Amino acid sequence: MQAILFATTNQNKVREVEKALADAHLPLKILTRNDLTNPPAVAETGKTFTENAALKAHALANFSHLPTLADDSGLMVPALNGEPGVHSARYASDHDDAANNRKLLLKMTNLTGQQRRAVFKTVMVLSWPGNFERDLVVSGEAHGEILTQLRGPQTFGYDPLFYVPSQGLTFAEMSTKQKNSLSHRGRAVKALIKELPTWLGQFN
Ligand code: ITT
Repeated sequence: MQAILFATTNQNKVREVEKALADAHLPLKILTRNDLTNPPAVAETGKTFTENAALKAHALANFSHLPTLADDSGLMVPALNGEPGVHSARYASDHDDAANNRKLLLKMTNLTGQQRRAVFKTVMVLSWPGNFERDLVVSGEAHGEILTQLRGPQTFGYDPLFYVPSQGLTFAEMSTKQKNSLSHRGRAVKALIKELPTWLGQFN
């Protein structure tokens, strides 16, 4: 079975991607940073999701010599000129979801109606060690609205504020399966699954 390293420190991403791959019955073994000894930390110095995903995939492919997948994602509010964007994980404070959500709510205090629209975006880069010119790059988006208060038990990033009108639910109120069916990450994984057999075929 083909093994792929998922180069993320975020266990929520691992849960969602593993569920999407399992639901697609894909014969893939997913390894994570927890399976490695002292994997390097990667500074996300890129200006775009794609640059940051490539930085993570390349660093961990070089380290592990495994085909390596990375996910860079974030939330963009057009009425805030795209904030938090590539800085989503450290908008108020590094990986402090409660503080990041508070900052977003504060910045949006005076925004109403269509001004509360938001887009989640994921870019995934899959790299084969030593063949980075053949990187597979896929992406996905989800459109919704930012509520004025948190809703839902799941505590991943901005999920309790991200409301999907067609479902009448926030991402934090959905099961992993339901979120995957609509989410930026779920859509990126779907695109990845479609391209994967051809991409892997180049190296086998
Ligand atoms: P890795 O870089 O190790 O993968 P990370 O959490 O630092 O993990 P990112 O740099 O891609 O990941 O930052 C993404 C941030 O955007 C994440 O920490 C959340 O705050 C937010 N985010 C991304 N996808 C999300 C989702 O599906 N639901 C809620 N928040 C999300």
